[in-house]
Amino acid sequence: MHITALAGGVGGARFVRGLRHHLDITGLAGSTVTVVANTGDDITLFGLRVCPDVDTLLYTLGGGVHEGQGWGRAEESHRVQGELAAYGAVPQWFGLGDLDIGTHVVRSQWLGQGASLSEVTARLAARWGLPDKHIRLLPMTDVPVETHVVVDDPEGDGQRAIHFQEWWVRHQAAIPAHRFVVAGLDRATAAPGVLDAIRRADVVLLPPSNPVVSIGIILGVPGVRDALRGTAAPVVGVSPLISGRPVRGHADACLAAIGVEVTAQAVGELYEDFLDGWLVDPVDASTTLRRARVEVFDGPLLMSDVAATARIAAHALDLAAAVPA
Ligand code: FO1
Repeated sequence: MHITALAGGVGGARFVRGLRHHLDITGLAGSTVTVVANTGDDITLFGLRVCPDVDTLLYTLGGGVHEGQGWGRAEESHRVQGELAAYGAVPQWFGLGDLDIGTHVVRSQWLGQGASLSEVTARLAARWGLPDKHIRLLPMTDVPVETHVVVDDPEGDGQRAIHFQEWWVRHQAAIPAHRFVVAGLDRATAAPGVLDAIRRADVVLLPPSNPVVSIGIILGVPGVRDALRGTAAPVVGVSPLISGRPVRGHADACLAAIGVEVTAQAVGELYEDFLDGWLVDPVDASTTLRRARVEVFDGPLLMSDVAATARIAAHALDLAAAVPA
């Protein structure tokens, strides 16, 4: 079976890890999983290209992620960051671990030598053993794009755009976002293999990633939404909200910024032009109309560990199988 998943950072990575576990323990080990990763979070720091969602997927699926944080490396140290601070290098609000910097250095070197982001990502994925796990990791586009957030200008009475990471990390999404602007997205083309991975999949899954700044950005890549509408594959999503709240991260602040209600129903409606199934937590069953083919998960929709996530992924696949062809 060929499964394609659109994924952002922590939630998407954890879901794909559970999906892969489910496939491996149920005789579907030969199934392939193609992950289309959000690159709108990418940022250049200290001359290095950092791709947070791609790296979160690499580390989580490759077994090197800092499990408590959900991003960055396990057994990390921050000696380089300390030196940067000693030199007064800015910014200091984005935590860069020594091992993580290794990824950014080699990615920046290969990009500088003319390799595409897809090619670089494939090399990084090979080191993390993803091909042996039948996982293909594709950036959504090879064109550099960066999500920015329009906020009130503290120094004046106007507005200004700050990089998504500054809003997300430095401000913890606590200053109101007026809107999101993705620099470069209008010039972006889907990376090689992305549209085919959607069109030719047996199943397309939307993990419980941030619907605005992760999934929403991938949907903004020209051609992606049309491919989702046109694919013969059932498209099934998993709600990122439980009882009106994100399990982690700031999806509530993001939804508020675009004027969308912070409910499982409202998020499902964001996808309803291509969605065939929508898996929600039991607490949201009563408030989720049957517009998108809604299924209530038979337990908490909480990815508390790999086994729990595998059960959620299994249910999403069952929902996909039940979608009339
Ligand atoms: N998130 C934080 O809250 N604080 C950080 O200092 C931080 C550093 C960081 C470094 C590398 C990386 O790949 C991710 C990092 N993240 C950090 C998470 C990141 O901001 C988010 O995972 C995504 O960009 C949003 O999904």
